[in-house]
Amino acid sequence: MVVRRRVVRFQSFRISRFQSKAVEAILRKTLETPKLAALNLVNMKIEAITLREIHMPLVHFFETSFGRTYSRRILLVTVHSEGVEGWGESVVGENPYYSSEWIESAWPTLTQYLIPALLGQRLESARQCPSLFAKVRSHQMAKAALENALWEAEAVQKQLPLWKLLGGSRRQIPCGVSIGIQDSPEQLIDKIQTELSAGYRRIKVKVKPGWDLNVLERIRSRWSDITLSCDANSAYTLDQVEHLRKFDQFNLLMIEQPLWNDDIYYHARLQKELRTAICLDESIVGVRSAAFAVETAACRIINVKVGRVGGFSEALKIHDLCHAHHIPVWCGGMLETGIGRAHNIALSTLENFSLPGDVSASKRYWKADIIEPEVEVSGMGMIAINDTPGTGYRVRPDLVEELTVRKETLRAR
Ligand code: OSB
Ligand code: MG
Repeated sequence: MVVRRRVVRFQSFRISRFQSKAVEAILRKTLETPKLAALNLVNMKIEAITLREIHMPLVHFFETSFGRTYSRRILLVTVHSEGVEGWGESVVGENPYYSSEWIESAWPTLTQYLIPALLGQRLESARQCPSLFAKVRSHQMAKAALENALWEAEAVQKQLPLWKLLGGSRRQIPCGVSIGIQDSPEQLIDKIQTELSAGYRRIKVKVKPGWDLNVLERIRSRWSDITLSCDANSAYTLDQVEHLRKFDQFNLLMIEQPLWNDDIYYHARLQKELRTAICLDESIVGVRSAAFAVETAACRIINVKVGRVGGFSEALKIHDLCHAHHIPVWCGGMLETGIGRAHNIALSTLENFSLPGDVSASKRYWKADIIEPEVEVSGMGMIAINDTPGTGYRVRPDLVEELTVRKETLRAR
C-alpha cells in the first residue's frame, strides 16, 4: 500500500523511481560525517569567542515585499584559537520577517548553547561544527556565523585561501545585483542603468503585487535582452497562478520564491504551470529540503545562502547534490558587510555556482566597509579571486570597534 502511494506520487511529478533512488543515494552520502582529509590536519583549541553587534546605515534603503531597511544591525562573531582569529557574520535581520530568526534570537542562542558547545574543544576541522551543534534545532543563521568563523580560522592556520579549503576552482566570479522596490518606476530604471553601466551581468528586481508586471514591462521595453530575474520573497499564493503566468512573457532567467517561505509542494505545482524557471530561496534550509525540491521538480535553480542553511558544510552538500542533478546554483546575499561578503565570494568559486550571484561591490551598500581592500567588481562584472591565505580581505579592527554597540566575550575555563 505504502509502495503504491509512493509510485503514484513520483508519477505525478514525472520523476522515475530510478531518478528518485539516485537522489536518495546522494542524500545518504552527503549526510554521512565527512572523513577528515589525512593531510594537513590542524588542531584548533577554541579558547574564546567574541560576539558583537555593530550598526551600519545603508547607502540606499533596501525594500522587499516584506519591508524596507535603512540601517543594519549586524551580528559578528570572532573565534580565538591559538593566536589565530576567524571572523563570521550572521545574516539575521533586524526583524523576524525574511526568516523566523533575527538578531535577538541569534544572540542568546549563541551565548547559551552554540558557543558553550565549542569552547575548550580541540577541533581538527570546521566540518565538525554541525555535529557539535546538532542538539539545537534550526537556528541556522546563528550556527552559520560560528561555523564560518571556524572555517576562516582553519584556512589561516593551514595557510590556505578559504576558497581552496572549500574546494573551489573559479579564479573570478560573475556578479549580479538585487535591486529593491523603489519610490517610483523611474527611480528603478535609473538604478538599473547605473548597475548596467558598472558592468553587472544580471539584474534582479524585487516584485510584489502592484509592483510587478508594470515594472517588468518598463524594464523590457527599455532593455529587451539583458539577463533579468525577479524575486517575490513569498508575496504570492497559488490562487494567483493566472497572474504569475503573465511573467512568462518577459523572458526572465528565473522567478525567485514566488510562494510561501516554507513551501516546496505548491512550488512544484506552480512550476508545472510556468515556462519561467522557479528558483527557491527561503524554502531551502538544508540539503534535505534541496533534495525534496529537486525530487519534486519544485524549482530549476537554487539560491544558496550559507547563512540560511547553517554554514559552509551544509552549503557544500547542497552544491554537490544540485551539481549531480544538473540544477545550477548561485550565491544569494543578505546585505552583508565585507566579512560575510568575503565568505560568499569564497563559496561562489565552486564549480556549480554557474549563475551570477547577488554578490556585489562593498560601495553599493556602505560608505566604508569593515574590510580592506573593499570588495570591488570589474567593468566586466567580475570579482577577481586571490591566493592570500584566509579570505583575502583583512578586517579593520578600529572601525569595527567604533561601530560596536554591544560586545560579549566567552572564554574556555
Ligand atoms: O531574498 O535575496 C533575498 C536581502 C535581504 C533579505 C532577502 C534577500 C535580500 C536580497 C539582497 O535580495 C541581496 C544583496 O545582498 O544584495
Ligand atoms: Mg531571495
